[in-house]
Amino acid sequence: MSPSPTFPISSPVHGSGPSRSQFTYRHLNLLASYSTSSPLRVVAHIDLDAFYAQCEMVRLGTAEDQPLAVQQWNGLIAVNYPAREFGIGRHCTVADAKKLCPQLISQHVATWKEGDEKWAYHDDAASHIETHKVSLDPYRLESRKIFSLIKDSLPPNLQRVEKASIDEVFLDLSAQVHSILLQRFPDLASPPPYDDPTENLPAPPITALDWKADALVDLNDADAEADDPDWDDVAILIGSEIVRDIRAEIRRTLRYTCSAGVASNKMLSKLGSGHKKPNQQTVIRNRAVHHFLSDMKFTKIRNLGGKLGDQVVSTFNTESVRELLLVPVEQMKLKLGDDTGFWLYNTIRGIDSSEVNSRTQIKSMLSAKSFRPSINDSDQAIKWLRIFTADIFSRLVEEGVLENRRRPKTINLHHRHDSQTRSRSSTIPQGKILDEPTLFNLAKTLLKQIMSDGKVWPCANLSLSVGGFEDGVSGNMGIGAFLLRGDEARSSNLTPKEDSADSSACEPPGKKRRVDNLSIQRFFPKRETCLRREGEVEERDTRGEEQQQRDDTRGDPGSDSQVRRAPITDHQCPRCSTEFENAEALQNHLDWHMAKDLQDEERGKTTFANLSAVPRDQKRAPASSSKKQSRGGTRKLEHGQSKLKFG
Ligand code: DCP
Ligand code: MG
Repeated sequence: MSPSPTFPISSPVHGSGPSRSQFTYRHLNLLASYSTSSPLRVVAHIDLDAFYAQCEMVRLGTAEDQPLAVQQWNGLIAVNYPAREFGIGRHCTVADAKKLCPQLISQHVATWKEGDEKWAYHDDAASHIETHKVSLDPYRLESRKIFSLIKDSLPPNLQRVEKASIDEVFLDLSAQVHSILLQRFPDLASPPPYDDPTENLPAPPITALDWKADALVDLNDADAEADDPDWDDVAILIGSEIVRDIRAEIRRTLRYTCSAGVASNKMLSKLGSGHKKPNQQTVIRNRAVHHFLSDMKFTKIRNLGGKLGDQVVSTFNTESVRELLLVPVEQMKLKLGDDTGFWLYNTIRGIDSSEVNSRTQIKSMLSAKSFRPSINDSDQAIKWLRIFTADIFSRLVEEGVLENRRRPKTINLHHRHDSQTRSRSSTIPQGKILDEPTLFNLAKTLLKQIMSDGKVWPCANLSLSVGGFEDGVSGNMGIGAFLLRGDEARSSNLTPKEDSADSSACEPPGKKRRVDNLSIQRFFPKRETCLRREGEVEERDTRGEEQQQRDDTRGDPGSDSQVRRAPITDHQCPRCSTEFENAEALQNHLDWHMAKDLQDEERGKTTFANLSAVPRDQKRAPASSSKKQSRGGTRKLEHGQSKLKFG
């Protein structure tokens, strides 16, 4: 059922009699089945605070109030909250940050060093951008631990958890909340009067709810606060208790703080988690949605921060939700196309019926490097291919490739020379356990094929990816069974949604189809128009990479080869050429560029584009991890790191 284009039902409603809820038995039943059309739905979004910075704080054992930032080359990619109090943000260079806070610990991310066998924390990484490649493995490992803990905290048969990026998850708590509601209020389990599910529920036997330390979004109307709670308030309170317990467990067991939003859908819960940070949770009750959104700039809403948001601002000449609420749906459809107009109309009313998708299996893996200066021969390229294959293979091992639980079917190499991108793909031979030398040899073969196409040096970017993951077999099943399972897995990948009825009704239209030429897709520029800014670092927005790992690879490239200027995907960032597998990932990334530009403009700081001009000898504080490694000697393996063999 499509949601009606109004605000979600606000509780309580009068008129059904003083002892009846505005909600019906049907609404309650829908809650048990995760239906996106239940007005009692409860969705939470949990986002780690200053995630990479917290990973480093935990790893290094620093004091909680010690300002710390995570450095990538000469820029910062994560800043903890004590450091933010000094005005330090991602827009700062390391040198600027140190001026603001001399006691700042600026920890460089781990890197793979050209020719090395494993990633490590290198003291001198910042001055070796040409020979090092960033490794996000330390953060991926912590992310996995947190994700597992969240899943373990929830009842196995009543959980729906979607990993949205390296440090955020959505939880659809509806079924669990339903079960708790029935335990706490056994009357709700009685059949409806006259066996009619459209009968209203009895009103909750409570007149006030204890929100503990939650940040409650204010209501517009003081009277509304005085109204008794209805079941949607009770449901969201139960959801909030669940989230509070999860956050406490993450803190107790793994020492990380996170923030959360609890609301009736994904869009609102995500706005909630960012509303008050760090270490807080915000509840947006249905009755508060109108007030919460009306005061907001719509450009803060997911998918409206980038070009689409700009387009809406210039079309309707406002940034305010309050003013946009006055625009009729027909006018929005006329100006933006049917899909986008309808989506926008619903979104600013807090309506979002997108599902929490618990599919968490990785669909592709990418390892890439932009070269500055460019590399000039195959020996150099092969050294990088060795790192890429080691990087990818270590992730494959975690996916269970050695036990044949999951394995990729295709390998792709992209190569950029001037503005020309060449790519080659091949099928990974099946039938035997995939090992690293096989992967490395395949990558070298692809490079040879690309080199035979003509002038390929100097090369500015190489990226290796594997995709088309299939479930393998274990035990004594034969290869035939394995292939059959693979086909099944592939066909099931084509229809990942568990419930197609209304699952994507409120997703941005670009994610669904491309029939509408005024759809959200047109805001995403094609590769031909792409210009890379000098000195920008492709690896910087790591959320894109994480996203890319989770998403499906497109099509089955088989063993085709292409020399082209056309886009590798339709979702390449026009600013830094990072590629994304879907519109949403790209949009998030564009939002980040825009936010950074605004910050840069406002503060007149050095932009990342100018970072290459920052002298190499700009020193950062000695990394606190230095005691963990000896230069040139055998390095101790970092926690969670395994030594890799090379072919
Ligand atoms: N990240 C990055 N580049 C960006 C944005 C993020 O490398 N442009 C990385 C570093 C972050 C992590 O992703 O620690 C998570 O991103 P968030 O946007 O959630 O930011 P933080 O977790 O650092 O801070 P917050 O407390 O605001 O969530
Ligand atoms: Mg975060």
